[in-house]
Amino acid sequence: MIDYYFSPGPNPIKVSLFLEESGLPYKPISVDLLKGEHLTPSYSRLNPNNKVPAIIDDGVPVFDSNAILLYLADKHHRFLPKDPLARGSLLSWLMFVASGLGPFSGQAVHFKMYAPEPKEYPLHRYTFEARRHYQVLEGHLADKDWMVDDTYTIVDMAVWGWIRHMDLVVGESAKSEFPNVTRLLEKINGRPAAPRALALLKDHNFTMEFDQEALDNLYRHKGAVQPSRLTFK
Ligand SMILES: N[C@@H](CCC(=O)N[C@@H](CS)C(=O)NCC(=O)O)C(=O)O
Repeated sequence: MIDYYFSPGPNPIKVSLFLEESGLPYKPISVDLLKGEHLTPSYSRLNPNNKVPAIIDDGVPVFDSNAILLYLADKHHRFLPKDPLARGSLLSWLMFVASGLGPFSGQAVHFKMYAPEPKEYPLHRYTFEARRHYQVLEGHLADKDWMVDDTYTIVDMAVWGWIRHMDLVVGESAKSEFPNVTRLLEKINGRPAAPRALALLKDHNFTMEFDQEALDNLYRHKGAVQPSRLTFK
């Protein structure tokens, strides 16, 4: 049995999707970021980086969404390309999400929604980089149904976590600007596991009110401003 620590957000939802796609038995354990539940000593022992998601599998803690995807896919031989030579492409695109698409999108939203003024330069910088990553994805998907080897893999799941929020990251025009990325989003949304992964969030009571204490817990530093609307769900 896998203990699965999760919260709302673009990183945990990738792992929720894998668990629902694979049918592996797991116990969902909610971590309320706005209450600071990721900052407790017991959670630090599981993930010293104090972020969500994390799992404990047969007593082994694994943290970081893309590492969890790769670990579970490797262990259970699921959602990896059949051709071993496609592994290079899989790793390239997984790292593209882990080190580029994810962090730049996250920072773009942070500066847009939560940063105090003045923020013109960092907002421009992160939105520019996030959009550039979308352009790379768009070009890559021009002649493909899936990210790697024309098969649904963990890379598609990792990308899905972020592209669900494309309008928040790159703006309301995102779907018309990036039709190939939108096609991938809709294909994954249409899989039976996708609504099940999303339903997991509804079954747990997460704090959704951003007061100042909640923001301090979420970002671990002072100074973030309260958003006018909820962001990642
Ligand atoms: N690289 C990590 C990032 C995880 C991450 O930033 N998770 C967010 C939720 S989506 C979080 O834990 N935020 C709270 C914090 O950063 O303190 C991963 O892919 O798992």
